[in-house]
Amino acid sequence: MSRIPDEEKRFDAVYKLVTLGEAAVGKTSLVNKYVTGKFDRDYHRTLGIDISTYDAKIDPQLFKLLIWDLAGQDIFRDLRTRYCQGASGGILVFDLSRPQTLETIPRWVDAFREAVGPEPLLILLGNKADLEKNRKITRAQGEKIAKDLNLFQYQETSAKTGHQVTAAFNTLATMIYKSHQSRKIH
Ligand code: G3D
Ligand code: MG
Repeated sequence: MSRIPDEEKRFDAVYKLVTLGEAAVGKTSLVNKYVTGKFDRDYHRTLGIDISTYDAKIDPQLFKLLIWDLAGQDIFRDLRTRYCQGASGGILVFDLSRPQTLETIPRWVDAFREAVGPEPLLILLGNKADLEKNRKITRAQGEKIAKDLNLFQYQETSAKTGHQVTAAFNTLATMIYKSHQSRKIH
Protein backbone atom coordinates (compact mmCIF):
# COMPACT_ATOMS: atom_id res chain seq x y z
CA MET A 1 0.00 0.00 0.00
CA SER A 2 1.44 3.33 -0.97
CA ARG A 3 1.47 6.09 1.59
CA ILE A 4 0.05 9.51 0.90
CA PRO A 5 2.54 12.13 2.01
CA ASP A 6 1.24 14.15 4.97
CA GLU A 7 1.50 17.32 3.01
CA GLU A 8 -1.00 16.10 0.40
CA LYS A 9 -3.47 14.91 3.03
CA ARG A 10 -3.91 18.41 4.38
CA PHE A 11 -5.78 19.66 1.36
CA ASP A 12 -9.52 19.30 0.99
CA ALA A 13 -9.07 19.59 -2.77
CA VAL A 14 -6.60 20.54 -5.48
CA TYR A 15 -8.02 22.63 -8.31
CA LYS A 16 -6.61 23.77 -11.60
CA LEU A 17 -7.88 27.22 -12.56
CA VAL A 18 -7.17 28.98 -15.84
CA THR A 19 -7.23 32.65 -16.75
CA LEU A 20 -9.04 33.65 -19.95
CA GLY A 21 -9.45 36.94 -21.77
CA GLU A 22 -7.82 39.43 -24.11
CA ALA A 23 -4.30 40.79 -23.80
CA ALA A 24 -3.57 43.49 -21.22
CA VAL A 25 -6.86 43.22 -19.32
CA GLY A 26 -4.92 42.39 -16.15
CA LYS A 27 -5.00 38.58 -15.93
CA THR A 28 -1.38 38.22 -14.83
CA SER A 29 -1.65 41.18 -12.45
CA LEU A 30 -4.73 39.68 -10.78
CA VAL A 31 -3.07 36.30 -10.28
CA ASN A 32 0.04 38.01 -9.02
CA LYS A 33 -1.93 40.15 -6.60
CA TYR A 34 -3.88 37.17 -5.28
CA VAL A 35 -0.85 34.94 -4.86
CA THR A 36 1.72 37.46 -3.60
CA GLY A 37 -0.41 40.36 -2.36
CA LYS A 38 1.60 42.75 -4.51
CA PHE A 39 0.91 44.82 -7.57
CA ASP A 40 4.02 44.97 -9.70
CA ARG A 41 3.97 47.85 -12.14
CA ASP A 42 6.94 46.47 -14.06
CA TYR A 43 5.52 43.05 -14.54
CA HIS A 44 6.63 41.74 -17.91
CA ARG A 45 4.02 40.39 -20.22
CA THR A 46 3.74 36.66 -20.00
CA LEU A 47 5.34 34.82 -22.88
CA GLY A 48 4.09 31.31 -22.32
CA ILE A 49 2.13 29.69 -19.50
CA ASP A 50 2.85 30.57 -15.90
CA ILE A 51 1.60 28.19 -13.27
CA SER A 52 1.27 29.71 -9.81
CA THR A 53 0.44 27.51 -6.88
CA TYR A 54 -1.41 28.92 -3.92
CA ASP A 55 -2.63 27.31 -0.72
CA ALA A 56 -5.96 28.98 -0.07
CA LYS A 57 -7.25 28.65 3.47
CA ILE A 58 -10.92 29.41 3.20
CA ASP A 59 -12.27 28.31 6.55
CA PRO A 60 -12.90 25.49 7.17
CA GLN A 61 -11.36 24.26 3.90
CA LEU A 62 -7.80 24.30 2.65
CA PHE A 63 -7.39 24.19 -1.13
CA LYS A 64 -4.35 23.92 -3.30
CA LEU A 65 -4.91 26.09 -6.35
CA LEU A 66 -2.84 25.67 -9.49
CA ILE A 67 -3.49 28.85 -11.43
CA TRP A 68 -2.57 28.62 -15.11
CA ASP A 69 -2.02 31.93 -16.81
CA LEU A 70 -1.66 32.11 -20.58
CA ALA A 71 -0.31 34.98 -22.59
CA GLY A 72 -3.16 37.09 -23.94
CA GLN A 73 -2.49 36.42 -27.61
CA ASP A 74 -5.08 34.73 -29.69
CA ILE A 75 -3.34 31.38 -29.64
CA PHE A 76 -6.44 29.26 -29.67
CA ARG A 77 -6.79 25.77 -31.17
CA ASP A 78 -4.47 23.04 -29.82
CA LEU A 79 -2.98 25.03 -27.03
CA ARG A 80 -6.37 26.23 -25.91
CA THR A 81 -7.57 22.67 -25.48
CA ARG A 82 -4.48 21.54 -23.62
CA TYR A 83 -4.44 24.70 -21.56
CA CYS A 84 -8.00 24.20 -20.39
CA GLN A 85 -7.92 20.41 -19.99
CA GLY A 86 -8.49 19.29 -16.42
CA ALA A 87 -9.51 22.75 -15.24
CA SER A 88 -12.04 22.90 -12.42
CA GLY A 89 -12.76 26.54 -13.07
CA GLY A 90 -11.92 29.57 -15.16
CA ILE A 91 -11.36 33.25 -14.48
CA LEU A 92 -12.63 35.39 -17.35
CA VAL A 93 -11.26 38.91 -17.32
CA PHE A 94 -12.09 42.02 -19.31
CA ASP A 95 -11.03 45.65 -18.92
CA LEU A 96 -13.81 48.00 -17.78
CA SER A 97 -12.27 50.76 -19.89
CA ARG A 98 -12.10 48.77 -23.17
CA PRO A 99 -15.51 47.52 -24.40
CA GLN A 100 -13.93 45.32 -27.09
CA THR A 101 -12.43 43.15 -24.34
CA LEU A 102 -15.97 42.41 -23.13
CA GLU A 103 -17.26 41.73 -26.65
CA THR A 104 -14.95 38.73 -27.05
CA ILE A 105 -15.88 37.15 -23.71
CA PRO A 106 -18.47 34.83 -25.32
CA ARG A 107 -15.69 33.40 -27.54
CA TRP A 108 -13.54 32.65 -24.52
CA VAL A 109 -16.48 30.97 -22.82
CA ASP A 110 -17.15 28.81 -25.91
CA ALA A 111 -13.48 27.88 -26.17
CA PHE A 112 -13.33 26.87 -22.53
CA ARG A 113 -16.56 24.86 -22.63
CA GLU A 114 -15.54 23.13 -25.87
CA ALA A 115 -12.37 21.99 -24.12
CA VAL A 116 -13.75 20.97 -20.72
CA GLY A 117 -17.53 20.68 -21.03
CA PRO A 118 -20.26 22.69 -19.31
CA GLU A 119 -19.56 21.85 -15.67
CA PRO A 120 -16.43 23.74 -14.62
CA LEU A 121 -17.44 27.07 -13.12
CA LEU A 122 -16.56 30.39 -14.67
CA ILE A 123 -16.35 33.76 -12.92
CA LEU A 124 -16.34 37.02 -14.87
CA LEU A 125 -14.16 39.89 -13.65
CA GLY A 126 -14.43 43.48 -14.86
CA ASN A 127 -10.92 44.66 -14.00
CA LYS A 128 -9.25 48.07 -13.57
CA ALA A 129 -12.11 49.32 -11.40
CA ASP A 130 -9.67 51.85 -9.91
CA LEU A 131 -9.69 53.77 -13.20
CA GLU A 132 -13.21 55.00 -12.54
CA LYS A 133 -12.98 57.96 -14.91
CA ASN A 134 -12.04 55.64 -17.82
CA ARG A 135 -14.94 53.29 -17.22
CA LYS A 136 -16.96 52.40 -20.34
CA ILE A 137 -18.90 49.40 -19.05
CA THR A 138 -21.49 49.62 -16.30
CA ARG A 139 -21.92 47.07 -13.57
CA ALA A 140 -25.35 46.23 -15.01
CA GLN A 141 -23.78 45.41 -18.42
CA GLY A 142 -21.23 43.09 -16.80
CA GLU A 143 -23.92 41.40 -14.75
CA LYS A 144 -26.11 40.89 -17.80
CA ILE A 145 -23.35 39.21 -19.83
CA ALA A 146 -22.54 36.95 -16.89
CA LYS A 147 -26.19 35.94 -16.61
CA ASP A 148 -26.64 35.43 -20.37
CA LEU A 149 -23.56 33.20 -20.55
CA ASN A 150 -24.56 31.25 -17.45
CA LEU A 151 -21.48 32.27 -15.48
CA PHE A 152 -21.85 31.92 -11.75
CA GLN A 153 -20.76 35.42 -10.78
CA TYR A 154 -19.67 38.87 -11.94
CA GLN A 155 -17.33 41.01 -9.88
CA GLU A 156 -15.49 44.26 -10.44
CA THR A 157 -11.85 44.10 -9.40
CA SER A 158 -8.66 46.11 -9.31
CA ALA A 159 -5.34 44.32 -9.40
CA LYS A 160 -3.83 47.67 -8.53
CA THR A 161 -5.66 48.34 -5.28
CA GLY A 162 -6.53 44.70 -4.59
CA HIS A 163 -10.25 45.52 -4.61
CA GLN A 164 -12.25 42.26 -4.61
CA VAL A 165 -9.27 40.20 -5.82
CA THR A 166 -9.04 37.76 -2.91
CA ALA A 167 -12.82 37.64 -2.68
CA ALA A 168 -13.14 36.70 -6.37
CA PHE A 169 -10.60 33.86 -6.33
CA ASN A 170 -11.81 32.55 -2.95
CA THR A 171 -15.43 32.61 -4.08
CA LEU A 172 -14.54 30.63 -7.19
CA ALA A 173 -12.68 27.98 -5.15
CA THR A 174 -15.52 27.72 -2.64
CA MET A 175 -18.17 27.44 -5.35
CA ILE A 176 -16.21 24.68 -7.11
CA TYR A 177 -15.98 22.80 -3.82
CA LYS A 178 -19.70 23.20 -3.16
CA SER A 179 -20.65 22.09 -6.66
CA HIS A 180 -18.46 18.98 -6.35
CA GLN A 181 -19.97 18.20 -2.93
CA SER A 182 -23.52 18.50 -4.22
CA ARG A 183 -22.70 16.24 -7.18
CA LYS A 184 -21.41 13.60 -4.75
CA ILE A 185 -24.63 13.73 -2.76
CA HIS A 186 -27.07 13.61 -5.72
P1 G3D B 1 -2.69 40.43 -19.09
O1 G3D B 1 -2.00 39.40 -18.25
O2 G3D B 1 -4.17 40.24 -19.14
O3 G3D B 1 -2.11 40.57 -20.46
P2 G3D B 1 -1.37 42.34 -17.36
O4 G3D B 1 -2.52 41.86 -18.36
O5 G3D B 1 -1.59 41.76 -16.00
O6 G3D B 1 -0.05 42.12 -17.99
O7 G3D B 1 -1.71 43.89 -17.26
C1 G3D B 1 -1.71 44.72 -18.40
C2 G3D B 1 -1.49 46.16 -17.99
O8 G3D B 1 -2.59 46.62 -17.20
C3 G3D B 1 -0.26 46.38 -17.11
O9 G3D B 1 0.23 47.69 -17.37
C4 G3D B 1 -0.82 46.36 -15.70
O10 G3D B 1 -0.02 47.05 -14.79
C5 G3D B 1 -2.15 47.04 -15.91
N1 G3D B 1 -3.17 46.64 -14.95
C6 G3D B 1 -3.56 45.39 -14.65
N2 G3D B 1 -4.54 45.40 -13.74
C7 G3D B 1 -4.79 46.70 -13.46
C8 G3D B 1 -5.72 47.36 -12.58
O11 G3D B 1 -6.54 46.76 -11.87
N3 G3D B 1 -5.68 48.73 -12.57
C9 G3D B 1 -4.81 49.45 -13.34
N4 G3D B 1 -4.86 50.77 -13.24
N5 G3D B 1 -3.93 48.85 -14.17
C10 G3D B 1 -3.93 47.49 -14.23
P3 G3D B 1 1.56 47.95 -18.18
O12 G3D B 1 1.64 49.43 -18.20
O13 G3D B 1 2.63 47.28 -17.41
O14 G3D B 1 1.35 47.33 -19.54
MG1 MG C 1 -0.48 38.03 -18.85
